[in-house]
Amino acid sequence: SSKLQVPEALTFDDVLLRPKESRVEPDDADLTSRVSKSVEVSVPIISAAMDTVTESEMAVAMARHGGLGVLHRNMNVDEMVEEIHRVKSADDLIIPTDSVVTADPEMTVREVDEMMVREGVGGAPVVNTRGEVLGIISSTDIRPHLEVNEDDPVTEAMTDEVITAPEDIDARDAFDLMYEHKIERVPVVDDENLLVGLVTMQGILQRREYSEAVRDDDGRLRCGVAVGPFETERAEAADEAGADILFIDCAHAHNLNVIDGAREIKESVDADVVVGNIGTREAAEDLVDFADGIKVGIGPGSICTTRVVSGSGMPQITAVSQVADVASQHDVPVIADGGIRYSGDAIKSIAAGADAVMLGSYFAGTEEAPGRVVTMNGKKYKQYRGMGSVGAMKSGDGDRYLKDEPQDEDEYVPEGVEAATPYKGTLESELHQLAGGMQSGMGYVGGGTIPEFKDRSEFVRVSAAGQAESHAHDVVITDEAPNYSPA
Ligand code: RVP
Repeated sequence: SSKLQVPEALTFDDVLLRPKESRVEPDDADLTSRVSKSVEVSVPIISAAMDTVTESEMAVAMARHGGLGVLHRNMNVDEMVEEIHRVKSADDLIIPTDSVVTADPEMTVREVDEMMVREGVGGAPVVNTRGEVLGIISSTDIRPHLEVNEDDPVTEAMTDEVITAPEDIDARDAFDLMYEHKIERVPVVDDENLLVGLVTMQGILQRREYSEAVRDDDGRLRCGVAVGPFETERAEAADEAGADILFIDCAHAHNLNVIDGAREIKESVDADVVVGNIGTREAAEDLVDFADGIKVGIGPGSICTTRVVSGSGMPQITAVSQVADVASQHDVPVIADGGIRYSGDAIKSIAAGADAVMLGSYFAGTEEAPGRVVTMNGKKYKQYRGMGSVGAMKSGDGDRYLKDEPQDEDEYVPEGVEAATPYKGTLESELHQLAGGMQSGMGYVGGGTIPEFKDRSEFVRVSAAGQAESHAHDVVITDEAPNYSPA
């Protein structure tokens, strides 16, 4: 029957990049790309909107290292707004007053000392109840060898000739001022000498360290946020709070109700709107006229059981390439979401037509991911669960999977599992391996930038025997590689 004359669809392990003549040194390969129409990134890597992957800590780290984090939506709107603010303000030059540790002039030297140790700061402005800056105290002012008594009021030990900065100070001037006076922190005051914030040398140096960081026009870190297709209120609040991209978060965005909802959201916000997930050419055609980005992936995720539960899905390399064929003609960036286990999978996704990749499990084991570290058989793991798992659905709303909240636990029809992934250390080292492996791929193909690489790359089809040959084989691994573990 014609129903059984079916097209073939391929995924990561079915293909390899064909090596080509090249002058591209991997270290020089430029990973700059776009994740949506107006957001450029230094490395085309995004952390998934999952409650065991991306909260503000992960989003801050991702943006500082050149990628992007997408905050999950298993939290209420107020919490989400707070999380967005945390990311957007993480690298602020001026720490606002309500986050500055200040000393009260009535406190004793001992009290201030204890407070600074407790708060982990090396100094504090001394501020009266009106908010005036009377002086500044630092831990070097209260070392025991100095002639101060622990029971003296702090006003005896503080420096009262305070160097302050105006509200419009920039990083360069603040640095020069601190350098000139050999000081570590400068209170920022308004016309009436009332404290409005603090600039620290540590903050400035830290900012300089992140030369790849992805920032908005005001120098704030970029941040993505997941919203449901019908959550107009959440979308507007996220937009208001400064989110750079809203990710309409749905397991099947070719559902026409979902597309209506996404369009409505697009019309009411300034932020870019990325819509997903989809896996076919026709779905892309229905999105390209309004979406600022399209996310691809029906069932490839490591914790995802959609294909098994629903019998539906699309192997990821074919899905990405079909969507990219359409999206590229409309200049809409494509994100390949799910199923990436190795850096090779990530760069294959780009070769298939994606502009960026999104990963969950790869990052869930890092320090910056939310969730508990658990120990099993003496090894450390972190919790990692699908957003369509029973656990995640219970603590949020299940509309990613277009289902109503059931009364009873056993009425859930999950499309994801709750799992654990090996604990891995910092995001920075994981990202370094991922980006480095992608650059190697660009070297083998001879594409020095993402657009050149996309143009130049070609696939070959791999047999089962070829696949076995790709992996480490016929040996016993004696030392773990930082970027490989056997399938
Ligand atoms: P992976 O990187 O393979 O762990 O996949 C992560 C992706 O899996 C997410 O970005 C999301 O698209 C998808 N996901 C999240 N939850 C579920 C589920 O419960 N089925 N799937």
